[in-house]
Amino acid sequence: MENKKRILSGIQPTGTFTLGNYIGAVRNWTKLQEEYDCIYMIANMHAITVRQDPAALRKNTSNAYALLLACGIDPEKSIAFIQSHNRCHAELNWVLACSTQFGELSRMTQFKAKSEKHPDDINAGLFTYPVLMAGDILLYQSDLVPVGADQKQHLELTRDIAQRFNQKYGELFTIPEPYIGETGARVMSLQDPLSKMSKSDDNPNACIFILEDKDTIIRKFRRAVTDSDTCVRFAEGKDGINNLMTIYSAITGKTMDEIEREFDGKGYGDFKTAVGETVADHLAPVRDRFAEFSADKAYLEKCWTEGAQKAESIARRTLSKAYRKVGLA
Ligand code: ATP
Ligand code: LTN
Repeated sequence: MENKKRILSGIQPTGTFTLGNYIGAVRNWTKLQEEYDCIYMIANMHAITVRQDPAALRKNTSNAYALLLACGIDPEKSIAFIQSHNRCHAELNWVLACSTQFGELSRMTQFKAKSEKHPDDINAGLFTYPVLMAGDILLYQSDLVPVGADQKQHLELTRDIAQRFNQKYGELFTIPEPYIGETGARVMSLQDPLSKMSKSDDNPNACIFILEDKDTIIRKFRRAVTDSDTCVRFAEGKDGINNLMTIYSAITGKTMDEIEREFDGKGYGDFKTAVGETVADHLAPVRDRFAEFSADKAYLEKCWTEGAQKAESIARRTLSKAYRKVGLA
């Protein structure tokens, strides 16, 4: 009877989640819980590809887990765990690295962007990061991977690695499909609407963090960079307004036409305030639940310990098969 498709996704504990993470990824994860067999992971091993303070990483990991629950991931329905608690990820990583080409990894745009951003620490982990991610997905024989648009290239590489392994050693891995939402798959920076909103942006006004208070959220939206037109409409070249309309649409479910009609005759100021208020009101319950979960360390520990046990029992089976196929066992 249990014939649900399997979903896996992950998020890095590199800081509190942004509105981009929420709209592009985590919010979709909560919706998928009813229909699919879902596994969600805090990708703390990915986080150390960029220099992290150890105590801060530990704290951010625990907070990110609490935030997942606050966003609506239910540990009774889904498996929610922390990547480093399941050693299978590190082990499969090596096997898959030996089926991945240098040239393929060199083409990853995230690697190029992150090495430009951290020119003094272009470490091998940053380069091989997509292999670790492929392992995360393949260990669970995942059918679908809900991510924002920026991860599509990594998903394609995962499929290539899986297909190559299956051809070389015999069928083992399920070939996963990306699951990218229609609205909000790429939420842009509020200060530079041509680049993606990212947790690690140096400009705090560029990002809405989902735990921020209402006044801060509204203030950031009011300061969002837009164009010199005055009319709220979705059009080419109006990247700032297009981004705000996308955010508003993702939260309210309204179409672009409906939004244009709603703000017909009103200026950008009114629109920005409305977007800010709507987003802040939508996120208020997440903030309240986060306060509750993060104050209950015993509950969090219980959830992530059980989550890791369940995750490992699935992953271990795939890893053992991979070792046998390759001749390591
Ligand atoms: P970092 O700044 O540390 O690279 P990030 O904000 O890009 O982090 P990740 O942990 O890499 O976040 O991503 C978690 C999920 O959020 C991924 O599925 C990713 O595609 C999605 N995501 C990240 N930023 C956005 C965005 N601006 N719009 C839509 N989805 C996003
Ligand atoms: N690489 C992703 C986070 C991530 C992930 C995964 C997403 C790690 N492992 C497995 C989907 C499936 C990122 O940086 N956004």
